[in-house]
Amino acid sequence: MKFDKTCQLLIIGDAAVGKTSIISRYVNGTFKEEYLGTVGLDYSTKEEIIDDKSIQIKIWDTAGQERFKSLTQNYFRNAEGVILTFDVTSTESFGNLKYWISSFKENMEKKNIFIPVIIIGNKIDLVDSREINKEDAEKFSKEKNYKYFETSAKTGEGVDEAIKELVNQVLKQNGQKDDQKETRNSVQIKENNEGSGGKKKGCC
Ligand code: G3D
Ligand code: MG
Repeated sequence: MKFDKTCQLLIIGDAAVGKTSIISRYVNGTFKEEYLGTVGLDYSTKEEIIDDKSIQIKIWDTAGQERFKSLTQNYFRNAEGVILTFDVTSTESFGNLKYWISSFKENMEKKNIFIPVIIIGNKIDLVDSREINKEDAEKFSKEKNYKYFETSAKTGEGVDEAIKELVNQVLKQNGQKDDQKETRNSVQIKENNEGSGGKKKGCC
């Protein structure tokens, strides 16, 4: 099947924060059912129709390497958007967001390119065990200039909204890149036309 556009996302964060569950919820609409059989798969895909265009969303998941903090540069290759995840019942996973931010910044192939990022605080259904409140997470995300979302992969709350926002940011970013390319091309064509006119413009 041919898609109008593709969008490659990756998800990172500490082990057990719910990364695989979030993807499973988004892609299959399920929790704790089929994904156990898919451990080791590199990515999952889902099609969305946005503004009458078919978008293939590819989400790369870790196969557990994050336990050893050993994600390779390969994992980050081609990522167009990043989902940074922590568990609202784990202060440690929230504290480690700094590590994950520096890890993708170091590993991105084109280091000075702006990649849309969102932060997800997952497991909000576990109200009584919550350790990180919404305000603190929002404050941290704002400081980093990333949008913050709260989700429960278990109930499904917030999952679609968060991922769709990131997809929109990526599409917007890619649209801007296309616009820049077009502008660059048109500048080039203009320059070439001027050149073929025979007159060389110069300031001195
Ligand atoms: P990971 O991919 O980040 O390592 P997983 O995390 O998706 O494997 O989830 C780790 C554990 O957290 C799993 O429980 C999973 O069911 C649970 N979990 C994930 N998301 C949520 C959530 O939103 N709410 C609740 N209550 N639990 C969640 P097990 O028991 O299999 O270790
Ligand atoms: Mg996992």
